[in-house]
Amino acid sequence: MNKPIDAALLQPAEAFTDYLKNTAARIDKVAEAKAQEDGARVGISRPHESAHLHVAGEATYIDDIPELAGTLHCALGLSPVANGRLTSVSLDAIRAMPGVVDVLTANDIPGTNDCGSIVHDDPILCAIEKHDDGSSWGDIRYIGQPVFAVIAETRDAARRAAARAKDALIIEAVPPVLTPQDAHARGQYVVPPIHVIRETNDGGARGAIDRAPHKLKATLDVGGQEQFYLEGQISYAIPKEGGAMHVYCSTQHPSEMQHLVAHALHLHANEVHVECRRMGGGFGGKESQSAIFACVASVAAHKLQRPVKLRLDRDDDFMITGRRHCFWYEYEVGYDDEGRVLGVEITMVSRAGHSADLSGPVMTRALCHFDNAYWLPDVAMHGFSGKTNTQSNTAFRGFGGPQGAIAIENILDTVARKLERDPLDVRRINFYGKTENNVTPYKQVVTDNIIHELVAQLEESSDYRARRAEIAGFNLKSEVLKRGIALAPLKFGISFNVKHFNQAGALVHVYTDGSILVNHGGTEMGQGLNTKVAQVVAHELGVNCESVRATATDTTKVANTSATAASTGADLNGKAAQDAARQIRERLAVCAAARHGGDAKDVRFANDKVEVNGRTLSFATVVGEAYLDRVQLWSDGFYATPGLSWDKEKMEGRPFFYFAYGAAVSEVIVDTLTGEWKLLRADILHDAGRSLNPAIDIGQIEGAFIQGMGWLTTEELVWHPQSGKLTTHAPSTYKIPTANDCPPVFNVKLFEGDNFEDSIHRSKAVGEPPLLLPFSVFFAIRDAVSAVADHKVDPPLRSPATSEAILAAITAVQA
Ligand code: MTE
Ligand code: LUZ
Ligand code: MOS
Repeated sequence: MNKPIDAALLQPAEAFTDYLKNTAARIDKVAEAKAQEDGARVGISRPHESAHLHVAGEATYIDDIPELAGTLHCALGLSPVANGRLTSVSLDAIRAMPGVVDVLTANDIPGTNDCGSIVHDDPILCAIEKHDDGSSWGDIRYIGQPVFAVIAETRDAARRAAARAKDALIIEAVPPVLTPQDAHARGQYVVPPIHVIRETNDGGARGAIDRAPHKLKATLDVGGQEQFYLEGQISYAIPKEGGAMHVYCSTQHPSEMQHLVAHALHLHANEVHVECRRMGGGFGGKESQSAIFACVASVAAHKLQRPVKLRLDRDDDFMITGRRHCFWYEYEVGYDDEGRVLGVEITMVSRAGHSADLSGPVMTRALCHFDNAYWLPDVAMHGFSGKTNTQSNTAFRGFGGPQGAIAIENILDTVARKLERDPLDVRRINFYGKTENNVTPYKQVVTDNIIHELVAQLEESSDYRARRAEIAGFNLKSEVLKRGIALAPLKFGISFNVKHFNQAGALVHVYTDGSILVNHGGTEMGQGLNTKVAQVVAHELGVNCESVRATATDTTKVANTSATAASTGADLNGKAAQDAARQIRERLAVCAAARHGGDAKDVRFANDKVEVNGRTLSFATVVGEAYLDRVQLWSDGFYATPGLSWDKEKMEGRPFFYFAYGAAVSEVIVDTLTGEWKLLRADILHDAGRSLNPAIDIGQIEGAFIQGMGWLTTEELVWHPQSGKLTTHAPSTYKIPTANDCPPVFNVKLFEGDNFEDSIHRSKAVGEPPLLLPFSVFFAIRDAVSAVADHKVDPPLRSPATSEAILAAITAVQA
């Protein structure tokens, strides 16, 4: 009986190597070569623009920038207490330590002591202030909160000195509030509660649940997730003449960093210059939370008038910054005999941490994704962002969307088990219709629904039905090892759920030799944005991609940019760059027609050639002629997503330009004695519209799938229940997936179909939506666990489904 898992099943490394070799096979190379010959530069699988630099170790990250003479290094002194009052800070001993140049506190900040992105409730350094009752103290909110900054000759000296924080701080401690449930019970939130309610029938959700033939009431826990970008948070601030500041910052949001540094230094925005060539990953973790480091480095550089670098150690990164919100849900659902949801009421409580950060918009997106791909006639949703004595949670790939959607998926999975139906059938019966039953709870009409055909294709290509039958046969004979399978669909709204963020700018320069430089407001974090934008520019000007170079995101080039987030990087900046390139092309056409005859409208640009009035000239020749004719060879471009609206009071409107869709089938095997499991096979069909770059999009899908699988399985965050210290603050205790966790059979395909909306070349955003695909892994594990009791008991599996959680669910099912 106690048979170990087949070693071959647990050793996918070789299979993974084979899979990598075959990656190219999934791209239609013939069709792409033909398109390229015809002049297309989009829809082509090109390598990441920096791939050769990444693999050679030559790509410059902030810490690789040659340091200026006189550069100092910073480390932060952190609170060892989760909740309390800071009454005294004694820094003399730290100042006297070797190599220490200065120790800064909140008093050294010349401007505002705040780095909050939307709500101004985020102090840069904890300040002792006079309170109404005459007492003086600083508000200590979590273990890891920065209280002071050590500036030293070396990074090592700074870190050694900062580590003495415990001896320097006197804090009157009180017990911390750590869980969302605890915060909810106390009614303490970082932003007011958010409600989305839609009543189609009498009595709304409540009435529908009461009248339904079946009812279900339950709770669910879903854990948070650390971004674990490989390049940690870092800023390098360099004082400039006249009090100005230049900051190299690993950030998804250079413009916000510019503004927050300006406020902290009491400068104008035009005196602060923020630059970022690339990040070694952001994943949402550098959307707002790069700010504290940019501000501290700048304050120090400003005071000492020397360059100051602040690069976090990994443990400090865990202790200081927030991550994906964990959610706790309590729901009641009414459904019919076939599993159709008639009414549902849900309360979601997130662990927001000590400040608002982006928790409000994250909760809004969670509520706007609870429907996922399903028509919910009567629904009442209540979102609470619990204020806790933990790091301030923030954006993470999906931005609350995954947390919202997993709740309805869990509900439908449970409904299917109660009715003893295949969960796929219950999911399908609830899908949005194409022409009716197609309005979301926030009243946006789903006009681009392709979930029916997408899921049908995947069901067939993955051989879902036959494999389910085969697995049932296997499980009958196998007592210890149980296999499970699940299909999970997704629908994900694309656009920032804050309307005015949906804008972008770009700058395109054509030099007289015909080479081109593009600069736009988006940031490169490995997702391939610069590659895609360069392709768009090359396509527009009819040149080879090699002629187009993208440069660092820079607040002095394109102003007032939005964060590169909400998966909108290519949608927004691609359109802005296209706008700029098109203007230059039109000017070149007018100039070429004037010189060579014919109509400017008929001038063709493709494959580095320009056809004008029956003649074929090189692109560089036409550019050279235009220069001599004094034609402007550079242009700005701008884009604002059309058609968006949002009524914040009613929580309704059209927050999303369009939806992206996808689905995955996963099969797992679980050892029911140890809780160990393995993903055996995953089949993915994902909608990237008419892909700008299939290779990069497939890479995004694979990465998101594996990253999301980590969230739902091995990545567990544990705060000590008394002290409130995050105990899982390094890779030794926090387990992210590796290449070996990829399934030996991993079929990833792009769904064929254009974006219905006029997006950039009819493509769709791809950064975040595929993070929902690994729901299929979680529900496959659930399926395997429920096989233990012959699918008669719905397994109470929490997320992350660690081996420990799986064993607990098995025990509960057996009881
Ligand atoms: N891919 C890589 N390699 N690194 C990243 O940090 N971030 C993700 C996604 N893919 C990320 C990534 C997140 S959270 C978002 S919002 C999008 O990329 C942002 O880029 P885009 O809008 O250009 O897709
Ligand atoms: N909304 C959203 C946001 O949908 N995604 C984001 O990343 C975001 N960031 C800030 C504010 N709203
Ligand atoms: Mo992504 S979470 O929108 O940075």
